[in-house]
Amino acid sequence: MNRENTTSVPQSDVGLSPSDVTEFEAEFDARLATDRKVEPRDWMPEKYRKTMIRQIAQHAHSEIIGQQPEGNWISRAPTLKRKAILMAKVQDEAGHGLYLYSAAETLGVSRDELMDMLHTGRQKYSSIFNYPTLSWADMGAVGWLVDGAAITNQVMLTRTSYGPYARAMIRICKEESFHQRQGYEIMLTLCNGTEAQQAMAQDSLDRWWWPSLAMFGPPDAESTHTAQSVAWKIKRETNDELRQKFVDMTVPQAELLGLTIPDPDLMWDEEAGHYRFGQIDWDDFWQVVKGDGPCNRERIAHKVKAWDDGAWVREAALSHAARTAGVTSRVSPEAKLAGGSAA
Ligand code: FAQ
Repeated sequence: MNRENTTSVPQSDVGLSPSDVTEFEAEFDARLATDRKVEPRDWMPEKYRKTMIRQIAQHAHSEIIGQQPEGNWISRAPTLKRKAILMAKVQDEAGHGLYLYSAAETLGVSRDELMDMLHTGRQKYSSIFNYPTLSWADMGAVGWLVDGAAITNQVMLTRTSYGPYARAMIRICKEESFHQRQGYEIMLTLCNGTEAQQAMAQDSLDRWWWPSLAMFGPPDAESTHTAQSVAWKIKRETNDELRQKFVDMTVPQAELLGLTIPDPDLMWDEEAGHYRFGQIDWDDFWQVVKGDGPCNRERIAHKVKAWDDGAWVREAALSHAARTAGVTSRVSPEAKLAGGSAA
């Protein structure tokens, strides 16, 4: 059996004999057992490849769509400094989307296919970005809670088994950590402000708390992919474990702000060393995931419009690249060194 993969696309079990698959599978399992990363040119089970494409694409789409709720406030930021910070944050999210699309492409799917799947609803993005940002305090709550939830989930992904995804997450986590702090700092400023500003911060927490908890995905008992993804070391912690970690971390932060978490069942369980919290509205979550949240249609329509409006840029870039490639091939190395142009 030839183990060397000389193509640029990943190996999978498509087209291999059953005995080859068994041997490759044993190697793949050994790789996971010894915590070595799976790299694009390594053999991987077709289901692993599909799961990775699904998760990385969903993650990338979330970063891209996630620019919209905050982009909404760039022109209305209260000071020039806040505006500059918010613009930089939104640009960071675009960058995260691009690293992640590149990571997904190493699995043999093209950027155009990924865009098409997002635009036609065949791939998802995070439920959280289907809620509206109604006040400036929402910029604080999104940074504090949404980036806070994102980073809780993403720190474990720096140890995920697929190499390109794990490496992308290292830089993304550093940036998300800054985002979380800038959000918390907005909340802190409002909470140290007037009564009206404090009320604005509380209202924002009231609206973002539950959707942020739901963002971690369905309870483990109802999660379609968790068991297999944990076995493949894609997920290093489960949805419920991460949600609990987030609650334990965030409740004291809310106390420091003087804000009340909108959950009458929230209580500290001394014996367990964790906060106990109330029921998440899973009907609302599934409604949003299935496309029927407050902003789903608006978010996708805006994204499709931006994609269509940008068609001329993509065409111009491709045409320029083709022309430059032609020019380069006609210029001799000597002429290039002498600063010459094409004949
Ligand atoms: N929204 O079996 P599981 C950010 C779906 S980045 C929508 O538990 P899994 C940065 C799931 O796809 C935020 N759908 O799934 C930022 C599956 O559907 P399927 C994004 C959800 O994959 C901040 C079904 O439910 N982060 O915020 C959601 O094992 C501020 C069953 O669920 C990532 O994507 C949801 N919340 O675990 C940007 C991190 N949850 O395929 C701008 C990477 C679940 O069966 C501003 N992703 N579903 O039809 C992950 O870690 C995982 O994919 C989970 C879900 C944990 C999200």
